[in-house]
Amino acid sequence: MATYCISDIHGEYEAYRKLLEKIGFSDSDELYVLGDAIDRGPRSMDVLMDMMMRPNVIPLIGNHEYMALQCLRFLATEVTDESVDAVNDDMIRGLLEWQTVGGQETIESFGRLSAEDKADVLEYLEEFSLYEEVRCGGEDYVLVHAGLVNFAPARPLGDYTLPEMIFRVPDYSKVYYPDKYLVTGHRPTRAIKGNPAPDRIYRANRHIAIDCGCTFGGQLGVIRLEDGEEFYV
Ligand SMILES: [Mn+2]
Repeated sequence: MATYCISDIHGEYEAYRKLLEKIGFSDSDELYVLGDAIDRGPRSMDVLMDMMMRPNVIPLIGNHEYMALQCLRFLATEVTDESVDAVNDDMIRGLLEWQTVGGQETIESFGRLSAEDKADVLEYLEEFSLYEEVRCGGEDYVLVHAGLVNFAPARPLGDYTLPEMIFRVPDYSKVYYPDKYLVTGHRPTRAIKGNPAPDRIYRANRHIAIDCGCTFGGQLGVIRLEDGEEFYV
């Protein structure tokens, strides 16, 4: 059995499936998906439906799932006088904002699902964890989509709020936990200052940054925690 981490799939269903094939992903393995499985790319719902079918895929929430949840809940509601009255400026603003960061395809493919699948997808999105802690090969890992805002070494992970974990990247020049690795996505590694290997997994100062920018013409990368081996499509 092996433990893998991937992030920011962004609707790139084909790359995701190819990568699973490449690592020979099996029922005895585990795959942590560190958020932003959806938006920007062409097949967000296919990615989600595939993840949903696999009990050994453990999803974490990213800012894109967070935005999707706000809007899809509303879009799945039947149009009635009451639901129309419930539309407020915040909802409209959220929807427009989401569309500017790649939500449109997700909205369209969600719209094509049956009512039952819509309900399943919403229920699934609501289950995503905010963070995970994994012990693997004698090492400890903290997994979270973006960073840890207002970080304090002694602050329990359960104490961080959702916005503190999904919107802002960590300071990669700083060690957060001397005895743990912080695994994050959200910021394509090509955008990390001083990174000598853009679009590959970045490791420094007990950070492992795994968003290899597949939606921006980079790669989709996955890391196996047992031995640190990296795989790319
Ligand atoms: Mn993100």
